[in-house]
Amino acid sequence: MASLEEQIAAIEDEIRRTPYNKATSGHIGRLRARIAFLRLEREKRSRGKGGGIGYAVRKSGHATVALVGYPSVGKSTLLTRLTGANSQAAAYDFTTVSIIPGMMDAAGASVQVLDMPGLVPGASRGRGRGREVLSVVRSADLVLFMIDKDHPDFRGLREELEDAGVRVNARRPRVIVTPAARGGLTITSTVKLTRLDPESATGIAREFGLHNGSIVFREDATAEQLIDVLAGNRVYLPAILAVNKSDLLAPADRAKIREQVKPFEPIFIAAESGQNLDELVLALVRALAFIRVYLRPPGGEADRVEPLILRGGSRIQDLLARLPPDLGKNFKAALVWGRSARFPGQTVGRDHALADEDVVTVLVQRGRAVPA
Ligand SMILES: Nc1nc2c(ncn2[C@@H]2O[C@H](COP(=O)(O)OP(=O)(O)OP(=O)(O)O)[C@@H](O)[C@H]2O)c(=O)[nH]1
Ligand SMILES: [Mg+2]
Repeated sequence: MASLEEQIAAIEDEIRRTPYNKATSGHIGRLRARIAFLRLEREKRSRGKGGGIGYAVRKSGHATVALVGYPSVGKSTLLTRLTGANSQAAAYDFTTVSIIPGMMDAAGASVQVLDMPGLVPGASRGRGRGREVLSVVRSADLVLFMIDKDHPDFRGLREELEDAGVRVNARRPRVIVTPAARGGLTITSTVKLTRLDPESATGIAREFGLHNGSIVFREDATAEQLIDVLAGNRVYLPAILAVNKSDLLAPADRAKIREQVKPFEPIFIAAESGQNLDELVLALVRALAFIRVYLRPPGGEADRVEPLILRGGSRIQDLLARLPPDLGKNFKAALVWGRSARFPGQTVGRDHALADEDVVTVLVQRGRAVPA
């Protein structure tokens, strides 16, 4: 029996050899699904073997940013500049061999930046330290891509992340999969499907062993998006792109890079001299979309001085995760004032999404109300 790696390579080869048209799209969709399924298997097996020693990084601060780029583009130079952490920089590849964390203040939020070994093509298949690096990226809150004039292959860099199940600047597809024990597979949609027909969707589901249950499309999803939902292990992260060593770039180089990296809007920096780092930090803060939430004890006044800083899109449950654990355990409801509330003092549950400058009172069981 061929190894998982060989099976994946063989199917990739078949996809390359098959011309894409209406008649073959269903078949190609199934092949892609099979690859996604085999990759899941590969991941399960490599987890069983342990490994990843030296790559466990404790997250710290309000958000974690992963620095992703090819060797020698200047990642360590940037980390040292932004955070003062000492990560060795040198004019040869693979200077950095483990993950080096640093902390910086960004508009009042504390942000952890992770410097990592450079990625190489094939990283997601385990080349270099690729797989370990990519597993750390998966746990970050934002990807900071870095390229330079000598390493402009941004598409290749993005593909390594794609293959590791990281989706950048995309949101989770609105496709709901509910397995059942029997009854066959029903496919319904609330919108017109123009990119994927029901037969192809059924074929893809089969590759994941889904024969009974329902798939509901709430958006006009592609085969790739359905595969992502079925695989279930995708992470969706915001990302920005910095082009380093811009001290070496002529205006024509900049224009060419801008064209190559679309739809990303690159930020040109020079990590060594510190040029344009303010703009980079602003972009980071914007992409992380921090919100401030003020806690208010029941019947008291809100603490307007020290907001809790959370990521945009955070829910009550994310707020609870930042408070003493017994509050989460004894949580009964929360009262919310501000932009996320339909009316002042609305009673909400754990799923309620918060907005910037909301005021929140947490109510716990047995009449105990906190924070005091
Ligand atoms: N001209 C110029 N050189 C830079 C700049 N930033 C970094 N460098 C140089 O680029 C080389 C590589 O820098 P590093 O920070 O070690 O790069 P890295 O991405 O961490 O490399 P690896 O750890 O090997 O993946 C060093 O010689 C730096 O001095 C810059 O803004 N301009
Ligand atoms: Mg380095």
